[in-house]
Parts: sequence; structure tokens; C-alpha cells
Amino acid sequence: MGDFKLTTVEEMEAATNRLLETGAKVGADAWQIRVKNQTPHCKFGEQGICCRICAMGPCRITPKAPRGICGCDAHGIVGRNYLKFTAGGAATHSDHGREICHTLYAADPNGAYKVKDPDKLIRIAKEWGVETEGKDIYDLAHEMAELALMEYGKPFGVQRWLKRAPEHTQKLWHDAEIEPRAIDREVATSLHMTHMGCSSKPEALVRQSLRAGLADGWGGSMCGTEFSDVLFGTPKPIDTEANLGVMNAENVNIVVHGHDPSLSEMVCEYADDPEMIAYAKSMGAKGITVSGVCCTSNEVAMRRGIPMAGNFLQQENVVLTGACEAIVVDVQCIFPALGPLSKCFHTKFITTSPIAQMPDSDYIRFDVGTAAEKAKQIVKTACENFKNRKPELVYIPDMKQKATVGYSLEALVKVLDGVTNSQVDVTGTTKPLLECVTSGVIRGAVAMVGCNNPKVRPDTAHIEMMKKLIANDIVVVASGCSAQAAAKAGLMDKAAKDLCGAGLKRVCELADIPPVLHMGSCVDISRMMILVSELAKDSGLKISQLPVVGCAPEWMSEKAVSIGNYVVATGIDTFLGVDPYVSGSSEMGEWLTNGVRDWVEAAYTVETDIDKLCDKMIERIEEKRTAIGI
Ligand code: CUV
Ligand code: SF4
Repeated sequence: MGDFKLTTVEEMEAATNRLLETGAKVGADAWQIRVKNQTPHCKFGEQGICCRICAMGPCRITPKAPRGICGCDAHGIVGRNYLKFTAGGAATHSDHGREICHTLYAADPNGAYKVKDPDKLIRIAKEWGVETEGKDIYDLAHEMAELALMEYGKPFGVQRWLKRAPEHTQKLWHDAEIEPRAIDREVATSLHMTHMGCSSKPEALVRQSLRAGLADGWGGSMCGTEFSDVLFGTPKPIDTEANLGVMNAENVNIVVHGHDPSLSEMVCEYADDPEMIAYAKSMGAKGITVSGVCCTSNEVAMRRGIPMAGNFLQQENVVLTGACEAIVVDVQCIFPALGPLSKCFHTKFITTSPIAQMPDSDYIRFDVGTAAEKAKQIVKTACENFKNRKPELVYIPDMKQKATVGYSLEALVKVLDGVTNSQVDVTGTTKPLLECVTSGVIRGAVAMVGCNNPKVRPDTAHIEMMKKLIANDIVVVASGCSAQAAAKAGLMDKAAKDLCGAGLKRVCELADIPPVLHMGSCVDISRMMILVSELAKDSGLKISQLPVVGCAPEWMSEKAVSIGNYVVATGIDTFLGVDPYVSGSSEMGEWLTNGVRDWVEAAYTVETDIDKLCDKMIERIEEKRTAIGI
């Protein structure tokens, strides 16, 4: 087995505790403390039976008061809350996608943003029926960006991307009336439906939740992923490292955090600039280290091999090292706590987006027009801050693992090409992967996604489940903070093949891949949707028949619920380790865990016991295998 050893959750916790000691010294607050102050949580909120959408309320459902003042019952209130939650997530992912489209619209051969993958742009243009012959690639980029932006508000028709799904899936969506129309329309319709005195029928609210989710996964997120690839390059396998030990005590440490790669790409670009490195040296540092947190980190790890400092619940840890010169954030999943926390250290907390403005931060407004100049300013500010470090507060846990990341669908198809035994030419399809699955060498696949949540011991569910799955010859594709949990533990090191069952181990060896494959950020779950679509088309099976399930064991955000809805609506059974505030309505529970199956051939399972959750997934995969006779 060589020297390979996973990093355990206990080791990570010990490192965190050591950092919290530093925090205590400087009077810093931390989520571990705030969780205690917030416990126990409000029971009404937990069950989803509190309504405050009109000023007659807020109304809470109890045995004595089974209806709100307007007469709405628990099912209506839980349903509306669920749809609002979804709409928040769909809006957020989709707006991120929109920003990327605007960046593409501003692409310029002489500017900050270029077209790094023209072939992919042409491929998508052909798919959309846009003439590409003899067209300048930047003219094409601008035309495509405009068409994509129109997807957000077009008055008629459904999302262009839906055509990528198998016909059977498209028909299900059509028949269930959940085909997403304009992206913004689904968000607006959701908020309209949840206004006082509109929908209170669970069935209608669940239907719109699926549709709003689909507007995200097969709309806004897909725009985000596909056009990020066009702009910044389609990810290919690349080596990197993960966990707090990637920060370097002798260097200027810049941590990028958030989701939109437009900013972080530029920061990475300038941090690599010899002029900036010389500047860092003139400030007494040896160089510049950029590392990341959350999905911004995934974006730059996948394309540049930038190391991942940590995931969602480690964002405060990077500041607590005392060695972070700047934490530069764009949008989403950023703790407002970083403001006051950074004030306890020398760290500059730099916000950059009008969408995510926070107290106690330095706001360096970033936009496509001034990207280069602002990124340079940010890197310079970090360098100048090196001298303000308090050496007595510096402690970087000596903890990191190797990881190979960058498995876009394109990359995955390519690496798996080598695995097939068949003599027919299957290059460029998912057939080699299918062959592994049908022969039983691989039993199936799990898409592990989503955040951390203090309700689950951080990273434990992600890591323990992945270990069990790969030991059972189930390949894991991961994204978001789940992928980072895997990388921190070492599960994205190719050496982790030794933890697999014999079949998966063989595949890892032949294809030279780790058993947990990093597919990118949360918007990149759209990659997974295309992967299952291709698998279905290449096998002639329905998506719902494939031995594939989705899982978000530690999720916390509205985005995660939106994702869950489109994964289910795409025909993939989805397993949650945290309840989405629906326990207060038996009808909502029934719709989500069973009723939706009639429309989309898949449903949710909620199970907070992580062991059981994992066993249920394995069971489901085996059931699906039996059903198709493999
Ligand atoms: Ni991008 S939504 S915490 S995994 S980044 Fe991680 Fe998502 Fe946020 Fe959740
Ligand atoms: Fe109460 Fe109905 Fe108003 Fe909600 S909409 S706060 S249940 S009166």
C-alpha cells in the first residue's frame, strides 16, 4: 500500500481546535461558538411551519392553531417555504451563469478575457443552430453570449439546453408541465405562486419547485459551466493539493473564496506575474501562494491546479492561521463573520461584488471592464499586507493531501477510453464506462455534492460514505464542497485506489484515475446531468434505469435544494442527510419522497443516520441493476 494514508476527520478536528486556540487569544468568534448560541433551533422553523409572507402573521402551526390567519394549513405553508427556498437557489446559480455570459460578451482578443476553448464554443453554436462558418471567434462569442442571455428572459418557448436530455426525459418534462421556460420567469413565477393568497396546494408547489430547479440545472447553471469552459478552458486532469497545509508561511497568502471564476482567474493570473512576485519579495516574502475555499477554489483548481485550502466550514480557519494576507471573495457562501474575524488579525477581507457586500470589508468593486487593473490592485494590497503579520499568531496546520482534479465530461470520456476491452471504436462516447458498469466491474455511480453543515460532524458524512462506496466498487463523482472534503482526506489521490474493491481498483489503474472524480463546482453539477444523459443515450436505457444516484449528505444552502430538485427531475434518486424543513407536512413529505416519482421516475430519500443513508444508496443501486438484468 506504500505510504498512502488518508487524513482522518479526527486529525482535521485537532487542527481546527489548535486554530481555535489562536482565535481565543485574539478574542475571535467562530461558527463552533455561534452554533452553541443558536441551539436549540426554533422548532417551527425546523419543521417549515412558520409563515411570514404577509403582515397579518407571522403565523405558526400548532395543534391548537392548525391554520394561519388566512386559513392556510401546514401543507401549504411548508410547500410555499420549500418553493421559496428553491427559487432562492435557482436565482443564485442562474445569476452566476448570467455573469459568465456577460463576461463572454466582453471577451476580447486584446482584453483581460479571451476565448480559451474556441472548439467548445463552436460545438455549442452548432448545437444551437448558429452559423459558425467563416465567423470570427470573438464575433461568435458575442453572438452566443447574447443568445444565452436571452434564455433568461425570452417570452416564449423552453430552455435551449433541454435538447441535450434524452427524448424520453424531455417527454416526461413536457407531460408533467415542468419544462423550464425563461430562467428568470421560473424564479419570478415561483415568487408569484408563493405570494399571499396564491398557491397553497402542495402538488402545484412541488411541480413549480421541480421546474425552477430545472431552470437552474438545465438553464442558468449550464450556461455557467459551458461558457466558463469557453472562457477559461475546459478542465483536464491536473495535479494539485488540498487542506490548510497548502498555505505557505513564507509566502504572501491570498485566499480566493466564492463562486464566480471571473475574478479568481484574474487574481491567479496576476499572482503569477513576475512583477508581482518581485513585489512580494520586496515586502519580505518568498513568493505568492494563491489557494481557495468553496467553489471558486474548485474552479481554479480544475483549470489551473490552484490548491484547495478547505471547504465551507473551514473558511474561518484560513484566517485563523494568522498567515492570510487577503481573503478575496466574490459571491455566495461567504460568512459575514469574516469581517470581524479578519479585524482580529492583519488579514484584509476584500469583497468585490455588488451582490455580496459586507461590513468590515474592503470593497474593491470588480467588473469585466476593469478586471485586470482591479486584480492587480488586490494582489498588490495582499503583498503590502505581508509586513503586518503578527508572527506569534502564525500557525498553519501541517496537513495536506495530493489530488488529481479536472474531470470535466470531456476529460472523463477521454480517460475512460483506455479501459474498454471492446474492439469496436467507441472513442468519444460513454461506452467504455457503460461496459464497466454492465459487466459489474463497477456496480454503479454516486454523485456526491453539496456543502458542510454543523448539523453533521463536518466532512464525516462525505468522507465516510465515499470510503464505503468505493470499497463496494461504486465510483464517486463529486463537486462543490463534497469534492473538497474528498480531496482534503486524500480520496482524490490516485493512490486511494487501494481503498477500492477489486473491480473499481482495476479501472482506476487502467485509466490512471482516482476513485473519487472531481467534476467541479456546484454549477458544474450540470456536467453530471449531461453525463447521465449521454449514458442513457449510449445504453438505450432511461436515466432512471441507470445504477446512478445523487447524494448531498451535509447540504445547507438554498442552492442545494434547487440542485436536488433538478437532479430528481432528471430521473436520479437523490439522498439527503439534512431535512429540507418539510417535516411539518406529511403531504409535502409524501410528494417529495414518492409522489414526484409518477412524473419524473425518481424521488428523494431523507435520512439523517449517515450509515443508513449510505446503505440505502447501495441498495438502490443494486435494485436498479437487478431491474435491468445486469
Ligand atoms: Ni458551491 S453551496 S457550501 S457546496 S460552495 Fe460549498 Fe456549493 Fe456553497 Fe454548498
Ligand atoms: Fe399567516 Fe396566511 Fe399571512 Fe402566512 S399568508 S403569515 S399563514 S395570514
